[in-house]
Amino acid sequence: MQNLEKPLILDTTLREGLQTPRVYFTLDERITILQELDKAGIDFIEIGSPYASEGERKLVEELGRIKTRAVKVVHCRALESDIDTAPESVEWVALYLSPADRHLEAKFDKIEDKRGFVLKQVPRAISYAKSKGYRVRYTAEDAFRADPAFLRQVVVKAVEAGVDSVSLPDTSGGASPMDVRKVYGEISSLLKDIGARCVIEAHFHNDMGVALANTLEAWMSGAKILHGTVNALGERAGITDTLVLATWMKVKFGYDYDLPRLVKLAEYVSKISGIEIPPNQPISGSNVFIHTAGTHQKAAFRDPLTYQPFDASIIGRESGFALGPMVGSEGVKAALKKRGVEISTLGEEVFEEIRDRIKSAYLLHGRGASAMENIIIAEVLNKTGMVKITIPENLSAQILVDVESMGDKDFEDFCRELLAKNKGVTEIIEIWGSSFDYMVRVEEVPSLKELDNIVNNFRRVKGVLRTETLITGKKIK
Ligand code: HCA
Ligand code: CU
Repeated sequence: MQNLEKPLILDTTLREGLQTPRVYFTLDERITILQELDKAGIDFIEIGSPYASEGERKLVEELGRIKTRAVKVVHCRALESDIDTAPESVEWVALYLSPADRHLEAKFDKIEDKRGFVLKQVPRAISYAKSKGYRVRYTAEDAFRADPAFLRQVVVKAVEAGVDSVSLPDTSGGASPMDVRKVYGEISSLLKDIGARCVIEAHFHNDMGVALANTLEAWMSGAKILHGTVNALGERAGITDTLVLATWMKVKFGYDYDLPRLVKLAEYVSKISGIEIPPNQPISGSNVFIHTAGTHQKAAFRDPLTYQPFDASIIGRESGFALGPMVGSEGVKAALKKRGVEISTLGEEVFEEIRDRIKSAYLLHGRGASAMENIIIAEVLNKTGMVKITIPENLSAQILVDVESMGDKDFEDFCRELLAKNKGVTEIIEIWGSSFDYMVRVEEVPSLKELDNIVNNFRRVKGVLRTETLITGKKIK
């Protein structure tokens, strides 16, 4: 596996990525993406579909003018008129025409001999683009669902017309790594047999969740140029994530890309595309180097690699520890250190108390306890007398209550009694359209203990199924 030759990574955020529902990039944003990919060491960059409209053509032309080390590609249908929209400044044009009968049936109802048309049009378009001085990719759209014999025939025609590369995309996203090995293996041997100099490109959609695995398998089965997009953008479930692919290359095969730059680009594209990076997204997700369970924390505190495939610094990040319901003392120590607390002067029992109180807070308050972690830390540390942290003097909160049946007399009687006592609980309101039924407003209680008591009282009432507590902040006036 180690002997595989370095692949060339092609990023198509500016073409495939623009086919993500509701995503659009302005010229300035496109320039930033282009330049950052270039600086990160990405080898090929697809800069758009100039045939899509006159406006797009102009944008693509502007991008084409920008000097990059990376090779620029534009995407077109295999039509002479599309090729005419490609700017002179780009080196490559990619021409797509599907050899799959299903596509031909759905797209070309006026043409009788559809396969005959493909066999003629593909070499014609390639020759035309070559005559204009471009290097040319032929994209056999939905290659995996084409009749394999016909796919081979079309590829031979493309080679005869002088094509420089053939892309065998899994356009509809249903291929498995086994399918990839077969199709890429077959076309690789075919190209060898006919002495073709053209390379193979790999483009995989993620509808079934194996785009990256398919891309790696394609590389191992002879592909040279591997496609990805920033944040895996693209039609439907998107395609292989460029950052994840580049990380594989660096971590597993020693091929260099500027990964910290690609991480920053992922954040930038997330902002301008409006598509957030899920916290568990491989490599760029915010949870990816955070250790949570007590046993994990204990080991990862000494050696993060116990629970990570590689050191976070490779991508410019740091390992971290979550507090939360599964926290261990080591996680508490790490959290304190991060907050600038000198932990060597504190006894083990301090960390244990913080750990136990945080765990109980989650049991009692649900997810909302995350906002109480700092208060708990402060309360416990202040007690030691060694550290003094200011805590808000009064706490306000909302308790969401889920009851068996809304309007239940026992529950409402309990509420009235509580309100009459006038101790912290200021309002109880029915809420609709949520999985909770009531919102209890608690104002200015002096400590978390007091809040715990109020919540516990609610939990003991017959018919109360669950509660969740949210600490609230300032009122906007
Ligand atoms: C499409 C085209 C494509 C092309 C891939 C390529 C695909 O949007 O239909 O040129 O390699 O997935 O087939 O993105
Ligand atoms: Cu695609």
